[in-house]
Amino acid sequence: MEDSRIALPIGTALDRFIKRKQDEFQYASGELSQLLRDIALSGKVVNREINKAGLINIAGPIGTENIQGEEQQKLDVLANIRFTRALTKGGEAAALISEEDEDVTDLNNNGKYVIAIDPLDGSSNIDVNVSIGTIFSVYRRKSPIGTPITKEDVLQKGSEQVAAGYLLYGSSTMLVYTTGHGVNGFTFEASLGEYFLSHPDMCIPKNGKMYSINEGSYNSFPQPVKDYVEHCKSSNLSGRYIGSLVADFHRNLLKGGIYIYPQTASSPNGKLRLMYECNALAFIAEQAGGKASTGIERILDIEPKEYHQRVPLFIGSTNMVEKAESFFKS
Ligand code: AHM
Ligand code: MG
Repeated sequence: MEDSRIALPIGTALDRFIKRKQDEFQYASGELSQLLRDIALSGKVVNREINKAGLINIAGPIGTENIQGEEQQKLDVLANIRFTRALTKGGEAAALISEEDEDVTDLNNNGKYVIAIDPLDGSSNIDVNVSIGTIFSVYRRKSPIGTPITKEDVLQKGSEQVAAGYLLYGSSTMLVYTTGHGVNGFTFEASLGEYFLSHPDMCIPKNGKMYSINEGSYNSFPQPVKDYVEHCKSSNLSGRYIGSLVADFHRNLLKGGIYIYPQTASSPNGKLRLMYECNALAFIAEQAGGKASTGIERILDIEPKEYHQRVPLFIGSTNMVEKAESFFKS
């Protein structure tokens, strides 16, 4: 069947794009659109703060640890405050869980949505001017509007996401998101203070020439992962590992490739968090024609048990992820 959706041209402003997309859905109330605008706006504020990090005293550790015992950076905490504040003011979100907070933050009982967010991913790169990102997932709450948020509202499978995206603070700042109808990328034009459509209908190549994994931990990888890494080497693939998930994922999305964070001795369940990092990127990967799994199981099918749950992640070009999975089967 022919797709009746209107393709919007490169250069379309984000606000206009969101409005036009909303008009395509007869019963859309506009709340999800407003939520996306709130996130995009907070992204501008965080972007501004990251850009001046070297000039004022906001880079570096703050002297505290998050719930997972990881050192918090000043910008981690600042980004968390910015996103929480914008979502509180917006009113569309009932609650938020964040990599930086121990528990759920209640926002507005009358809100329809629940947000999971990693406000600033790749924190160890903040001080050294390497790309970092924000990752977010949006779920529709299950309990009736106006009642207190329940654990079931928050602990939903990735397949229940209604939207997901990331902001990449890199050589240019980008917002990439999906509402389940393909993936679109917007570049932030700082002098105009606006995001413009730069990457319409993003599709990840089925194969790629790059693999991204922290090979320093090779000795503690499970045997199937070691086998896959050897396969990549013997296939003359290039190793590319920034150590900033959003940046590694974004490059692979554009050029084709696989990103892997497996189980290791220091992270027996993998390092990355299902609710804050893996689900959002898995939704985007699938919407772009790619794949995401734990090596064994589809990421979006995992029933979450706790907010800060970690899982191994294999994500990117379909053929590469399937090849990696084949080593677990054999
Ligand atoms: P963070 O959320 O604490 O920043 O950790 C996630 C980051 C990813 O961006 C990155 O891919 C990975 O951790 C790098 O970890 P490692 O240094 O162990 O390779
Ligand atoms: Mg993170």
